[in-house]
Amino acid sequence: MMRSMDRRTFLGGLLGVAATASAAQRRPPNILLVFSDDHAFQAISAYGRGLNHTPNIDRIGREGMRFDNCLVTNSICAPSRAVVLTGKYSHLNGLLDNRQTFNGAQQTMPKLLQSAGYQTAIIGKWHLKSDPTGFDHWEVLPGQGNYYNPDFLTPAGKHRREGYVTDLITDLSLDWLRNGRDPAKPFLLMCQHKAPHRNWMPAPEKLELYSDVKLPEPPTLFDDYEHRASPAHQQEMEIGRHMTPMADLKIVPPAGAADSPDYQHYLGEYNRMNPEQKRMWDASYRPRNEAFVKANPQGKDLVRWKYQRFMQDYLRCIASVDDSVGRVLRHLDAADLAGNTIVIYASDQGFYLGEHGWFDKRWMYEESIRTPLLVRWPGVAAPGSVSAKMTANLDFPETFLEAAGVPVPSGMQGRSLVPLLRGQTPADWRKSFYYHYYEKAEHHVARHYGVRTDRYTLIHYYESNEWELFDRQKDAQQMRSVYTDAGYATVVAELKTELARLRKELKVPDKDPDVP
Ligand code: SGN
Ligand code: CA
Repeated sequence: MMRSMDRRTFLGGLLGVAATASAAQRRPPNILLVFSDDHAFQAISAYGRGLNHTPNIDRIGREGMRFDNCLVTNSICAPSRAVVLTGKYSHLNGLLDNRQTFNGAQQTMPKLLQSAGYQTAIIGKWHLKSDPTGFDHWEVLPGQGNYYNPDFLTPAGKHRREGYVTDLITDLSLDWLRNGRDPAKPFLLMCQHKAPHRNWMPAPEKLELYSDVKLPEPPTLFDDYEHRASPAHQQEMEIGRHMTPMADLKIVPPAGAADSPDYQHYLGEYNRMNPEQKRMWDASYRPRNEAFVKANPQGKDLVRWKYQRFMQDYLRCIASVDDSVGRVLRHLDAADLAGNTIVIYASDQGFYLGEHGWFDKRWMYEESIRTPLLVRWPGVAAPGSVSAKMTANLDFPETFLEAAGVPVPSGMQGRSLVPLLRGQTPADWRKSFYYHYYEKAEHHVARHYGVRTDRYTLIHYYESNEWELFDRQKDAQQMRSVYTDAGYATVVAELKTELARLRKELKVPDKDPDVP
């Protein structure tokens, strides 16, 4: 039998525990966004195309929710980042393409979290030209950044760090979590990788990964773009025709090309390396390049060889990103932060891994418009859950704000994913999604907008006034536009009505805003 004093202590202890638990529940969650650049969902094992193994990224989905239909509003780097900051489409946040400068004076999600008491930090790829605003701490790559011994920008200026970019961004993020963080405040940390962006330069210790592996080719590697409108014929993003021998494929130097812009690009990256990094790099590529020159593949065999070289390098870069995620997750465990931290893994857009013969992104077609999204939120998102609902990068800010208990300002155009994370689907969840791409520079992809539903993709190339319609239920690879098929006339009419409705609702101007 418990003596009264013991009982009081015991009850007091219990009350204390209860008080601590409810205080913990009331404390807004930390938000850790790991955002990579050009990471195709096809190259994450949780999404299962069988290309590679990403155990650490997969862990986020296994312990949380995997989103299978996360889309981007404008499939290119800087515009996607501006959407994630503002919750607004490009025509309203002002950043339509990679060449413009982000107006950092506007309202952003980090600013709103910061004024609600969050400590905010961004480390790694930024790409918005103006200095970051709304962050208590920032250390970012200038422009696209470099893979080896990259420069970083801080409020104090530019400095160079020795090492491989993915490892450095991870080290800096962990250092901030250990030493920069104010434990009295919840945090927003945006850990943003350069990898696996072009020109796909692997870390020294990953150079031999996949060397003996023949990676599976996509069935559409030799697409001839028949049954598509003219833009698909005019693009410049084919593995066969548009990858560069040196910077992209690391065949150095092919006879007679040593003073080309491609070689200068290659050298610019290579010459950042220290002697040991160069030694490891050369030891890996030289013998493989000699074998290539000897085999001298031609025609389709040459495309196949390029596909293998590209994919090996791309997946090697991802292996480092996956290691990084592992280090960060282990730190959250060790620091007892995992329980109250939302961990999000996503990329700025999708990427072609040889589908349609392509690399890069930009299109409204699936591999480009879809981006990976995995979210772990202990106690909220059921472990191993999957959502097939149409979600978007546009939804990230509202999700973070709702999770933090911060009111969502009017003007944001996405939706909070918190109900989906809780396993509920609001009856009025979006059934159609508006897409708009503007940049017509590198890779020569025509401007287009369109509407995507669970089954159809309707695209308008408005400068040449051409349309495409894909029935993805019958044509998952999007090889045949059925826009002019009589059987789809009603579908076309309905989708055009929906497209007009979305353009009005989202305040899309009839004429594109001027891009300098
Ligand atoms: C670079 C790449 C392009 C890529 C853009 C935009 N060329 O210019 O292939 O499409 O970035 O990418 S490179 O030869 O310089 O690597 S984005 O992800 O930043 O939008
Ligand atoms: Ca990108």
